[in-house]
Amino acid sequence: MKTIDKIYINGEFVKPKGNQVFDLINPTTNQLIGQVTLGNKQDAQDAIAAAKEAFKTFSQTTKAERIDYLKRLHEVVSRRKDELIDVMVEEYGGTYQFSKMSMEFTLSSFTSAIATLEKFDFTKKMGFSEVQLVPLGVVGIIIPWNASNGFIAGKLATAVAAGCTVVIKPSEMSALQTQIMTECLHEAGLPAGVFNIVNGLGDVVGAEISSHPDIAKISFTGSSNVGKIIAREASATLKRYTLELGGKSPNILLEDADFTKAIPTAIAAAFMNNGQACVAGTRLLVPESRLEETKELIQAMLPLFPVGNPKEETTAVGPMVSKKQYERVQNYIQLGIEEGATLLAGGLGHPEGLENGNFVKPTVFYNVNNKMRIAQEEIFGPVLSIITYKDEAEAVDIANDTIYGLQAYVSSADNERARRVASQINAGRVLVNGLNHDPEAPFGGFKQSGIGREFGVYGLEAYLEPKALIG
Ligand code: TXE
Repeated sequence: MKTIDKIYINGEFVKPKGNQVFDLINPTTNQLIGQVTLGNKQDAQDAIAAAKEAFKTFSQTTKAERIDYLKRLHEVVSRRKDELIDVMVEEYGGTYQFSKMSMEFTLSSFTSAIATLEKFDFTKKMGFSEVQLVPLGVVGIIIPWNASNGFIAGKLATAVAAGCTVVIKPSEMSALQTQIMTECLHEAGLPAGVFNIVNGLGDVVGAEISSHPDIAKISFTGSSNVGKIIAREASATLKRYTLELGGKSPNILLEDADFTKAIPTAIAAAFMNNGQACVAGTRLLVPESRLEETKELIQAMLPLFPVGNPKEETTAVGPMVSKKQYERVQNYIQLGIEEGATLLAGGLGHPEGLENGNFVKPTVFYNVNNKMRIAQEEIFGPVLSIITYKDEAEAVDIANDTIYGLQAYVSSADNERARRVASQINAGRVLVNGLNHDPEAPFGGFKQSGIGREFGVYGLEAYLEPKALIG
């Protein structure tokens, strides 16, 4: 049983002024594993004041100094990566396989920020002016539980690269990961006040950060609903914001694709992070003529993606983060049945022998129409919908017929053809023939998947303000 009773403000672990205690529950067993004391509005204000003060000097640091800090951050987080992986498994049921891969993404946030910074020019000549790109100020970082240490690393690395200071409000459900990350960041020796971390509830600490006049920008990852609330709050003082929100990613298999490769990739894309990923490929678009083959291949390959204890190295699908999330996914499976979709695999209830945790049966529906709610709404669980199309043009129309536009996937035997189709899809990232990752490529959504981009040059520019010196 772990007790977290400190938050981190101005370079020190301090007792929060808030006193509400939140229980941390292991989703594999539903047993209590820890308790975290939550901060309140005053704690958020103290953290913002510390970050505001630290900005005066941190904004003046050189690029070389900030590269040095990023190297140190990379080093200290690398040293504790095994501990972080264990905590991801315990705290939110991330599978060992996924947590290990996700940790590599976490570390690549620091190395890619260094690579971007090394190439980046903070002054440009335009006309007869000198345009300086200067750090925005104090950034409020509000993040969810589903890849919490990765979100802390990605957003903090960019802020440090830009010369901004931050106040981080993580999800209360990921307090154990947050604690280790905070210890790492403390050890890295960033100047006091450059980063501050306040555990707390969204409508208390989160709301204070998104409405506080001394916050220059919000960087948020989470649900589209909360993203819209934050945008409204932020607009009162014209804060900048980057919002990385939900998704309903299409995965188009063109009729010339090698389905023996594309189907396992499609299952992995749908069930990654137990289906709790904004980029999960939840709509599988296949030609009508290849539906039967698709069904057969999915049934044959599903056993390669076993559901079970996330600690086991072979487990591909772990539990839902909470009982609430389990219920939410069950409701969507019930809805799919009521809407007239047909179950190919999975269905309601717990998988056999896994009744104690928040485990969902990995579920695949066919006979899905893209207008159904299961094809339109983000379920955030291991539920895949197969949708058929007549020709390439219809596949593109279906892919784009969504309020979201975060990520998409396209497979074809002909890479050029896949890229041509990819160019017609309204999404911030399209993965062509595989689950490729590039930490320097921009990440973010079209439409209601968000505003702005993270990572690489676009990510860095979102923490900077252009300022022209004329004459
Ligand atoms: O996300 P929230 P939650 C979706 C997913 C999931 C649902 C709820 O469908 O089932 O959202 O998950 C803080 N002002 N996604 O509750 O509510 C909150 O405390 C300021 C998709 O985790 O969006 C947390 O720190 N902040 C998504 C963060 O916002 C507020 C990832 C995210 O919480 C706030 C996660 C407020 N009024 C969930 N209310 C993705 N696409 O990756 C809450 N927060």
